Amino acid sequence: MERTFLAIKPDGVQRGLVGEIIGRFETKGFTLVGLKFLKPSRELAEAHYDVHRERPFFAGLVEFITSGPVVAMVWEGDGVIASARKIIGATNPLNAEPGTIRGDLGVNIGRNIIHGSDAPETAQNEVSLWFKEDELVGWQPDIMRWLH
Ligand code: 3AN
Repeated sequence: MERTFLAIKPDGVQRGLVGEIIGRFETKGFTLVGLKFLKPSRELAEAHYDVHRERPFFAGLVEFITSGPVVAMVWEGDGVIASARKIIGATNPLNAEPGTIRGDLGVNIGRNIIHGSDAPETAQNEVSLWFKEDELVGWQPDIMRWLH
């Protein structure tokens, strides 16, 4: 089953959007298989954003993501990588469609609330960068069990 890495960034945490954001992936029908709350080290942030190392905004990006706690998550489901990117919306919140997380909740491109892996290879790399294998819990929801 496909997995992706999502992280609610320090702005999303500090604005009290954690429940709202997790709810969007839950109600869509994806399954949470990993979750941790941490203030990322500079080393972790630089590894995570390694592809942007030469970009002018790299230093600011690392500064921002290490500035406070983030909610790091792994979600599972059919097509979850591309679907999560759609739910998140365009990188610049001003271009993100209403109905997406960034379109509904974000304003600033450097403060765009949430990260989501953009392809299968980056998803795999990011999941293993942020989580150890034994921190991921594979499970199948069994909704009827709790209703009858
Ligand atoms: P996305 O997060 O939509 O995958 P990327 O991978 O192009 O976007 O960029 C990674 C992060 O770098 C973005 N989430 C955003 O926080 C930051 N970023 C991208 N472009 C800019 C920019 N022009 N100015 C400031 N920060 C940027």
